[in-house]
Amino acid sequence: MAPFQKLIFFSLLSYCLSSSISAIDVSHDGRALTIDGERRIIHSGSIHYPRSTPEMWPDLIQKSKEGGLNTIETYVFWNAHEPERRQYDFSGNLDLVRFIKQIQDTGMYAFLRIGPYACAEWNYGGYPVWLHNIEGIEMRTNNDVYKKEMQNFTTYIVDLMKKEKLFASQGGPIILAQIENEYGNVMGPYGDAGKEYINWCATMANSLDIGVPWVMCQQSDAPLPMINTCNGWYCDQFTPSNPNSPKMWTENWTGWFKGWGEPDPHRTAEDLAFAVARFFQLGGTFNNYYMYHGGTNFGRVAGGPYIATTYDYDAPLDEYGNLNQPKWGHLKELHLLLTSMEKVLTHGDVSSIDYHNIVSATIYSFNGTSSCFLSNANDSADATISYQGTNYTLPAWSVSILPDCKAVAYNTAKVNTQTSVFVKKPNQAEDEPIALSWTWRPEHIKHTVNHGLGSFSAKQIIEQKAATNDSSDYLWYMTSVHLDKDDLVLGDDLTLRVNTTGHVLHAYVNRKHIGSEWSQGGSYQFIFEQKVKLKKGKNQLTLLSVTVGLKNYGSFFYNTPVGLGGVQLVRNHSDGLKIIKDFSSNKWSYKVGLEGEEKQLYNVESKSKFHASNLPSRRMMTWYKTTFKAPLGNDPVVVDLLGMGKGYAWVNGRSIGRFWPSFLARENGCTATCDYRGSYNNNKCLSKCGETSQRWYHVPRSFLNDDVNTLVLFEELGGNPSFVNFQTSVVDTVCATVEENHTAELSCHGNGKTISAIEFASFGEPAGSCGTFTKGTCESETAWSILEQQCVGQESCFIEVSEGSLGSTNCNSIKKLAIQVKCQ
Ligand SMILES: *[C@@H]1O[C@H](CO)[C@@H](O)[C@H](O)[C@H]1NC(C)=O
Ligand SMILES: *[C@@H]1O[C@H](CO)[C@@H](O)[C@H](O)[C@H]1NC(C)=O
Ligand SMILES: *[C@@H]1O[C@H](CO)[C@@H](O)[C@H](O)[C@H]1NC(C)=O
Ligand SMILES: *[C@@H]1O[C@H](CO)[C@@H](O)[C@H](O)[C@H]1NC(C)=O
Ligand SMILES: *[C@@H]1O[C@H](CO)[C@@H](O)[C@H](O)[C@H]1NC(C)=O
Ligand SMILES: *[C@@H]1O[C@H](CO)[C@@H](O)[C@H](O)[C@H]1NC(C)=O
Ligand SMILES: *[C@@H]1O[C@H](CO)[C@@H](O)[C@H](O)[C@H]1NC(C)=O
Ligand SMILES: *[C@@H]1O[C@H](CO)[C@@H](O)[C@H](O)[C@H]1NC(C)=O
Ligand SMILES: CC(=O)N[C@H]1CO[C@H](CO)[C@@H](O)[C@@H]1O
Repeated sequence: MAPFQKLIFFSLLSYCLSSSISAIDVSHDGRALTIDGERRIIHSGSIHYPRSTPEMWPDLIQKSKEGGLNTIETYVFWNAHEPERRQYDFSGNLDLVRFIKQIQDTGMYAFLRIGPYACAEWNYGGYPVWLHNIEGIEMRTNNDVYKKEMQNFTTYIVDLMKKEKLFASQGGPIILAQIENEYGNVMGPYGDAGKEYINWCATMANSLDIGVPWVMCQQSDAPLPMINTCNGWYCDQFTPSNPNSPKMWTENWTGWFKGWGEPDPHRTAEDLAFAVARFFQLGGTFNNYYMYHGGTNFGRVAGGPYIATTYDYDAPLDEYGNLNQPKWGHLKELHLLLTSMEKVLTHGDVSSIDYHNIVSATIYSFNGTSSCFLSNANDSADATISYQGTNYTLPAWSVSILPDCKAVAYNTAKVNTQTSVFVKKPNQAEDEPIALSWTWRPEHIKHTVNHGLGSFSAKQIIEQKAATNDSSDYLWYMTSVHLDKDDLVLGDDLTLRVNTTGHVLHAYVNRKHIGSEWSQGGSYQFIFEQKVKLKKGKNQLTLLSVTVGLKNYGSFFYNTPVGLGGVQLVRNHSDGLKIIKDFSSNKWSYKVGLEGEEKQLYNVESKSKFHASNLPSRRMMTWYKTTFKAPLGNDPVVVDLLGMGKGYAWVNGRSIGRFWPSFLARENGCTATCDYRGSYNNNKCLSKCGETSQRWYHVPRSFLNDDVNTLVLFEELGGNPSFVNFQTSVVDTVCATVEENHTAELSCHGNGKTISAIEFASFGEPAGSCGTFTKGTCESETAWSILEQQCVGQESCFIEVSEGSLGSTNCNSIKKLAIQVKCQ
């Protein structure tokens, strides 16, 4: 057979096999999920399909599998799929069926968290805003209008999955589903209605008859047969409410999300591995990483408010899909090891030894073999313990795993995986000039700012969601104020005060911009106060209120108002501020959205004219447009928007999200060093205080054409586009510190990059970390040249770390190799 025919033969064969696949039985007992009767250890990772592109999915899922996962988890995003009531969208990166089939094709299981409330730092927690605006609704509680809508959407998704035979009970990959989400965390204020609601959720979900178990996370009173699961930084102390429910960790936070104005969060590989190893030591059998790939908040999907466009999450796969090393590799070793212990962990008798000072051993024994976990949860003191005649040193805040209870195969604090340092490189497209050449046009604000003309009016201040149905971030509030001579006696002392629930306010009086403000530091509500000069007769007041992601978490979060509250004219008396006029019951005129949004100026086909000359800088409410060539190669592409203020960016008509590089991260809370020891929380190990909170914005390769591409920016605050440029994210330096008798693996992450030079190498007692390595007092004299021969010119290389392969050292202690290489 010619190779080509062989290929056809095999694909026909696999087609026949997959179409004749029979039902998989998924159940559970108190120990683990069972798949076709076998207890299984599940290593799962969250990837939210709309936060990447269908073109990225195969690679992301493949890298998850190579990282030792067997399951991919995702939420389903109601507001993305049903943007208008009973009008559905499953196109492009919303193609849920394609995503699940990709998981199946990669040979993995899927965990579908239908919710349909998602949280997830997603706009409005995934609820459609039209839902909130339905007559008589009370959301997320025992309310018939709400329950009918929730059931309708949940059924729609279940039916869609069933039609495509995607549940394991039909031979598909979905082994688990979730109804509701973290309701237990917020349930108190809902009282009895909350309890009735959660019971109804359970009954409703059960009635959908999907043939695989349902879970409810953070729901200690989950009605049977729902499985109650845990979310958090650590879940080792968690016990399910029912003895027949396995210990499952549905959200193990691998890092943290980023907010506008917030520094970069970082959770170390050592601490994350410690949390996972502890969870399995204490009987856990199902772990899901939230997130395994975080990705990007394209369009207006970021929640919050004030959640940034990047949703990197410091996850094992970075925003662009690169391996985040050492996190990915350190966890991979742990997954493979735990999977190799599946039988004993899910069947073994468990015993433990307490060594005091939160040092303990857990022994699993089954069928004549034993596996051990030795853990030291003390956050500062290392420990040496004796187990069955052997002494083991346990670094503080670490777990050692001994699959045979003799030799340590893994310690969570000893990272043998390489550290990879990625940098941004300038666009290397052919003939691409350094500076982009721009055209521009103003957002037409004459109607609103000069004349106060809107599309509807009311004698009250309307809440923003109610006015817009969230069809845009922008809502213009306009009114006029008539002053007579007496009012003006007050002269210069007049102050305009706007009490707003956010998220950004631009105020104009009599055609002039008088100020802009947004909340800094956590509270969404702020009061804008600015001195104004008014004239006799009619004065025009125009207030543009801008949302930056709707709130996604908390009891009754969906009722949180946005937009203007009160608007007043106040006078600054010596005895305090005195209200002169209150505009709350004025006649207000409203306009939803921007003219440029309506005209779709971001569309490549847009015929609207842009100007080539007098390119403005620092001009508010301005549209900019340029063309560029795609960078060569396969490295992920980003656009550097430093110099811009705030707004939106589109590439070839597709939104790459909000930008706000002028919003600097707060000044304090960062530390120069990061100690992995001790309980992690999202205020630990922060970096980049005082720097721009997001400079680079992901442009997925699939958005780009080979020839000419168009970038359109809408700039709201005023920015300078002359610094804007395209770059690629490439690996620059790779380092590793590996103990003797282990294998060091160095890789330049593919994409044709090779190791071009050894920048540091010492086998002996080196100290320091990537960028700051130093030699110790003893080392092998031949190691550097041996490594040069083995590695330079290679895409990756494997090194046996031993005196046998790297030369003798004359060191007395345990020897290690420290190496730093350049990739090019
Ligand atoms: C959802 O609602 C539509 C009408 O709005 C109805 O036609 C459809 O049958 C409902 N689906 C379910 C599963 O109730
Ligand atoms: C950790 O160890 C130190 C030194 O032995 C001890 O003082 C401290 O109490 C321990 N911490 C905990 C939480 O046990
Ligand atoms: C127990 O171990 C024996 C010998 O290694 C093996 O043949 C047998 O299959 C094992 N039993 C189970 C239940 O794993
Ligand atoms: C283990 O440590 C103890 C206490 O330091 C020591 O007395 C003993 O000799 C050690 N055992 C071995 C096998 O090294
Ligand atoms: C918002 O959506 C609801 C429900 O679809 C509809 O009744 C209402 O008219 C919409 N409001 C606006 C301002 O578009
Ligand atoms: C702003 O509005 C909030 C809520 O409506 C109210 O509690 C607060 O007192 C107002 N503040 C001022 C200064 O008017
Ligand atoms: C009111 O006057 C006081 C004293 O001059 C000043 O500190 C304060 O900032 C003023 N407030 C406003 C809103 O102008
Ligand atoms: C590494 O292996 C060599 C040879 O087997 C052995 O002598 C040495 O003690 C081992 N080192 C460590 C740290 O386990
Ligand atoms: C921040 C947070 O919610 N942490 C939670 C992590 O999980 C533990 C239970 O395992 C909770 O007690 C914490 O509150």
